[in-house]
Amino acid sequence: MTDFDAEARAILVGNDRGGYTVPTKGLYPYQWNWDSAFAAMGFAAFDADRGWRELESLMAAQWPNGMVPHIIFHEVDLGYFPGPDVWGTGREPATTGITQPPIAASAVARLFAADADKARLAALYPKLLAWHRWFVEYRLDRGAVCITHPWEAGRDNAPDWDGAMASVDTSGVGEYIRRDTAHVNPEMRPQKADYDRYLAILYFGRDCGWDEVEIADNGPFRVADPSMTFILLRACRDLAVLGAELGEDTEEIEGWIAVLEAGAETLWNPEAGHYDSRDVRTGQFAGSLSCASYLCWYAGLVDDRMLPKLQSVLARVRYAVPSYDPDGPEFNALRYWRGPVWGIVNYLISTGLAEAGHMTEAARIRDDTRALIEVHGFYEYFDPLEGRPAGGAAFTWTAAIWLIWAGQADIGAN
Ligand code: 9WN
Repeated sequence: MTDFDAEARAILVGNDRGGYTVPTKGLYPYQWNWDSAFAAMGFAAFDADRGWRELESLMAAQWPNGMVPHIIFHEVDLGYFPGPDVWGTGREPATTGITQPPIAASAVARLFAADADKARLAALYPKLLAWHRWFVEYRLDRGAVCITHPWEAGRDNAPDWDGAMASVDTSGVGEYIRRDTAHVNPEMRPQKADYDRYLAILYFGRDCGWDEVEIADNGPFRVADPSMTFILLRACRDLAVLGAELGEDTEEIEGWIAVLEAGAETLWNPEAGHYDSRDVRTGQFAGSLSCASYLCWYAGLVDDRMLPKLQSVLARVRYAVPSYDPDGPEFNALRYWRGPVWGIVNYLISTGLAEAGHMTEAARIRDDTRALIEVHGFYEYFDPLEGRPAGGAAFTWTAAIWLIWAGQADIGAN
């Protein structure tokens, strides 16, 4: 075990709040959905039981309709805004009313490979199935997965949403006090215009009682998104394998996979020549080459159309993979999802590339991620041009991907 491995383990243990993990101290004091899935995989590298517990606590917050919320507010902390009172979902424990990328089934697959506990798998399986069914029932547009709020994609202020966000009416938002900019440099965070819209969309959901049909019909924001589509596609493939392990009939899941594969094709922007987000309200592509575009291999698609674009981006940055095209008009090396490198996305992209046999690109992305962490520490994200660390420190998911991938010798061992 290296010193970095030891530090990564210590970060996970230090961010453990007793059965669930916070992403980082201060800035994010609650349990986040996809963060927890990465945390579980990280824990499983040295404590399988703690890995299972992370996912069990996440899935325990599932709503009756199958949705698994994006944040679980276990203990109120005034250092985060918007907190449980703003969301007003009436759930116990309190949660937000939106979801996040469904990494959980893929995390369970990894846990089960490390610790084949069939009883624990059998308890989680129907919950994962219900969550995926919820996506298929409420969130598909031409087979692609839609987000109803930028926070759902986990790529909050990506340029992908700029067009759709521009038409969100913020006149009813009023005054509020952000907390995030008290924890980290405001230059590294979304701007006030973004937060006004985040809140306007939130208020619409709250005011209709988080009614998915009303949100689908009249919500202020609905975008079909490659990251959610590719991640759900991968999660369904992993879930089908888990179902077979339990002797379940997986025909329903196989049907979803076919629908999502067709949906993924609707996100191919022929003019720009890459996978792209599509505003469901207007039918317009965003024209945004983002890190989500490279998740096609992770989704298991046999499709190398993105390879030249990826190679071109790799040649233009010191540290891969920038969350947005470094030569794009909206590029900003430090501002959150408008340029910086995110270790978890790198893990997903590189895993897919390695599985598809693109070892050179997979290794480059892994090596860059490792170098960023070794030189700067376990930060939330990094500048792709100079490597400057950004956001929160001692970050759970950065520690997790170190333990399962970035700090490991074997690139194909994911
Ligand atoms: C809102 C916790 C989360 C991640 C998201 C990331 C950021 C939250 C915020 O932090 O979003 O959900 O307040 O900025 O964008 O991907 O899950 O790490």
